[in-house]
Amino acid sequence: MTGEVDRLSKTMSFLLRHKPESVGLHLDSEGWARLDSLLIGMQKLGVVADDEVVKRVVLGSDKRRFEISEDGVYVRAVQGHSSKLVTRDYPVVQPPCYLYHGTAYRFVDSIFKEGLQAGARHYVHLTENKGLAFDVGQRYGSSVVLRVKSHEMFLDGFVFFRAENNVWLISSVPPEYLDKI
Ligand code: HQG
Repeated sequence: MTGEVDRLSKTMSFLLRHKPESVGLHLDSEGWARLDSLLIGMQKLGVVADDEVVKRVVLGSDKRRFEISEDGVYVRAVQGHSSKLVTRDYPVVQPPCYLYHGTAYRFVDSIFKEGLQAGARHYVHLTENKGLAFDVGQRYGSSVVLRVKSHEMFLDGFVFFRAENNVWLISSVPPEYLDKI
């Protein structure tokens, strides 16, 4: 991402996932905000953009983080929320045999003690793509990829969701379902 697009994307993530109230932006329970209200909210943070620029960020997002409604009026982040305003109703999906979670080496002892916890976000994020998991872990330091025995968890009654951008979501993963790879 170029510097400017990256900055816009981060501001959109901040408002659409985490702190809409910081600029008085309304999100509904499925995470939708009016696009015109988002632009006003971004402006309050000193980030000036128009519809076309936001649409370019949405379409250009490598991880497909955002979505615009068919009528072009609304925009949302599809996952990654910490805002209490959002309680998305994701479809429940049967997971593949294994899913992956990238984390930092320094978190591993704690994770094998307590399991994977959602922290500030609503869910633990998992992926089918080991490379992507590695990159996610690198954001916090030296990266470690954990393998989650997702099929076994599913058989044991755990509920998995999958967001529109194929990020897998689960409330937590107990340590007995984790391996370090
Ligand atoms: C760690 C990106 C200690 C966990 C990515 C992670 C993702 C524990 C951190 C999305 C723990 C939370 C989310 C425990 C979990 N003890 N540490 N018991 N349980 N952790 O950012 O998964 O670019 O909330 O391993 O692609 O890193 O933003 O979660 O390191 O899908 O669109 O606590 O963010 O997407 O960090 O990243 P985060 P995450 P975007």
